Amino acid sequence: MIRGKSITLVIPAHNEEAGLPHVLRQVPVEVDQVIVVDNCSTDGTSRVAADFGCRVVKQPLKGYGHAYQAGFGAVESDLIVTADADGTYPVDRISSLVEILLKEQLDFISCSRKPDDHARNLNNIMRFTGNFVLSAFTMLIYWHYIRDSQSGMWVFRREVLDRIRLTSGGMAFSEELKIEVWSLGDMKCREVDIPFSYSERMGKAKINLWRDGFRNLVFLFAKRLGIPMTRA
Ligand SMILES: Nc1nc2c(ncn2[C@@H]2O[C@H](COP(=O)(O)OP(=O)(O)OP(=O)(O)O)[C@@H](O)[C@H]2O)c(=O)[nH]1
Ligand SMILES: [Mg+2]
Repeated sequence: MIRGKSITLVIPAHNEEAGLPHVLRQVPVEVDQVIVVDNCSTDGTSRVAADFGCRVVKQPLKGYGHAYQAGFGAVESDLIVTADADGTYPVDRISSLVEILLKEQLDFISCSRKPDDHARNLNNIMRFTGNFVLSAFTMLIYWHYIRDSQSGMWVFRREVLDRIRLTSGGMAFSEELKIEVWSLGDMKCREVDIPFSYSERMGKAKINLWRDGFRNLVFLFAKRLGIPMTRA
């Protein structure tokens, strides 16, 4: 709870028993509830989450978007914060991010990832390039400035969800959420830089860079044209 506002952290997790303990140990005391959405894990993800006192929501459908749709549906608090289960997002910064939201009377913060390591391997170069291309297309198609359209750390007021319609079941959920919030027209949004470490992901990556990158790009156009693409 910060300034009378209750806070829920929602974490999508598919086979993340390796990363979850690291993430959950860093959650600040101000966070009232942690919801771990376990979609189709075959490892100890649910057990680890329960051991840490998290609420476990089971999602029988695979996909990043499906995980968030189930998790958001279970939230009862005033504010929602999100992060991956792999240790890449600075969960220990949640309190200061919430302070920014409340102090500046914002509705929605999307965190923009600033790499705090300098691993110049091919995988990271592809990620940067992919993120850059997708953010550029997002700006062109939706005419809204954004540095990191693919970021998965957001801080926002729960009531925002009552006014938007989220359809993506996959990785495109991240860009769809931002686009939906902008499209309301009366939301106070901001991007806040966060330190981020691409090279320190714990556990196995679930994303497929080429497949998901391409789907996310197609999703941007399809959404603009009003074509439903729930699998992306
Ligand atoms: N890709 C993917 N992620 C899922 C799914 N279900 C839950 N997740 C979780 O969503 C989060 C994002 O997936 P990641 O594999 O970390 O994707 P990413 O952050 O774009 O890629 P990395 O840089 O490798 O971490 C993780 O916490 C996953 O466990 C799913 O079906 N697919
Ligand atoms: Mg990740």
